[in-house]
Amino acid sequence: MTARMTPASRAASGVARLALCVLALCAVAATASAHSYRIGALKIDHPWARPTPPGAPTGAGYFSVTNTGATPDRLLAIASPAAQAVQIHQMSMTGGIMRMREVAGGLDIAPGQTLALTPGGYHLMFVGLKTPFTLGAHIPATLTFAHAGKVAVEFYVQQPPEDGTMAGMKMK
Ligand SMILES: [Cu+2]
Repeated sequence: MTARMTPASRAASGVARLALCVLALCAVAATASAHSYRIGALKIDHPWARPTPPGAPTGAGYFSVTNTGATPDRLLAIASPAAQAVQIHQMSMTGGIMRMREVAGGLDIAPGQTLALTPGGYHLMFVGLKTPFTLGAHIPATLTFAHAGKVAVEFYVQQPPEDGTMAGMKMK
């Protein structure tokens, strides 16, 4: 069988190449700006948020948290002086339409597991922004966990990567 490249597949491989390049750039950028926090057995990696246009009512935030302990924990709540409320959201596809809804009761982090909040999956929604999230800003927030307790973090405002994954997922 002869492998023939249709224009569509050629375009797709072009996109794949581009994504790889972007990913490589990201890895460098992420290394330069990575930040993490520890509270008890939890390690929180690179909280970041998307820039928002002026007047936008909401903004999205992401991070990952790894449970290095032997006890299950749970992300219960997030608060930030930059927003009236911060909700945990879940994205899902229903009938070809992307929807998001608030997750009730928080998110579990089993021992040895990493919970990743990423574009297209679980994410934070900052609701009622008091100021726009401008590129390069650091947005303070407090994460509350059932066992580890509260930890103060900063969400770095940055452009999302082209491939939809992020820092935090793969970063150590
Ligand atoms: Cu959302």
